[in-house]
Amino acid sequence: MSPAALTTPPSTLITVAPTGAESSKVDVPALPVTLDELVSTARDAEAIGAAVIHVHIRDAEARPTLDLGLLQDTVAALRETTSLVIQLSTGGAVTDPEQDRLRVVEAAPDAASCTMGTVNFGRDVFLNRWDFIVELHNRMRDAQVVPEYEIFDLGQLTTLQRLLDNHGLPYGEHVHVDLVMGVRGGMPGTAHALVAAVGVLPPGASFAATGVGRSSIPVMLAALSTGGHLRVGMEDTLTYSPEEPVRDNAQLVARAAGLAKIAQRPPMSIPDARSLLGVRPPAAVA
Ligand code: KMH
Ligand code: ZN
Repeated sequence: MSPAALTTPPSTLITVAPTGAESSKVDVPALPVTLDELVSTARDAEAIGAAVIHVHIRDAEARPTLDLGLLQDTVAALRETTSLVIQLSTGGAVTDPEQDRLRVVEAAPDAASCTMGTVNFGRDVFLNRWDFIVELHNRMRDAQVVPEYEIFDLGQLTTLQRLLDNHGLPYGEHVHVDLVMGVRGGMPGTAHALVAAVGVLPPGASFAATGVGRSSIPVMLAALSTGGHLRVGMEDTLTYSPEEPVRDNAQLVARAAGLAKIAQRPPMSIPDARSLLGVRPPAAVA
């Protein structure tokens, strides 16, 4: 085969998920929970190769919150200090009411998560009823917010296809999925499970993958070798290697960027990420 026949492999979209809703600051002192800590984390992640930030915020006592005013302040601060695509979590914590989760889109992020079904979440239940999913999908389109469809188990991809068939494409008209693997109650964080999920993605969809805990590295390697993108961060991973706690989010982003370079799929630029996902150009954002 001549070199000209080879196609250039796509670059890798790296999302940093720095905080989540499950870990406490007391247990994990390096977790960014204040706005200053979040902004500093975002700037570091951007410098190392992240293009998207998946945001959960905390209140003054470092408890998870979906307070709309705080979310608006967070979006404003991240826009001022970084060029990252700002993706707010609508999953929140397992205890958050549906109405609060729906209102997240009113904080005017570029993007937001949208989970495709209910899943056991350790000893808890992460509830995502069909009617809630439809309402969130529609509100996001009305608000010009790009969804990242979060998939915790294989059947949730069937739900995604049904959503698209019955309610149409999202804002931006591109479907982007994040496979969240290795949650206790969801699909395992293995290469075999990832390949099965990739086989039933909606046509034309792009995907990222996240391996929770010890599944972080196998999922990253499987995603890179199947053309997928990466999400990493302390929302999902608190141990860098057996017995070694994660130092900070930058350490995880650096590892992802390094593996992406080794795979000859270097980190995607932020303009390319905006174009792939179909988010509004920065100038169009109020
Ligand atoms: N914290 C989990 C219950 C999302 O951000 O949309 C849900 C979650 C998914 O993290
Ligand atoms: Zn999340």
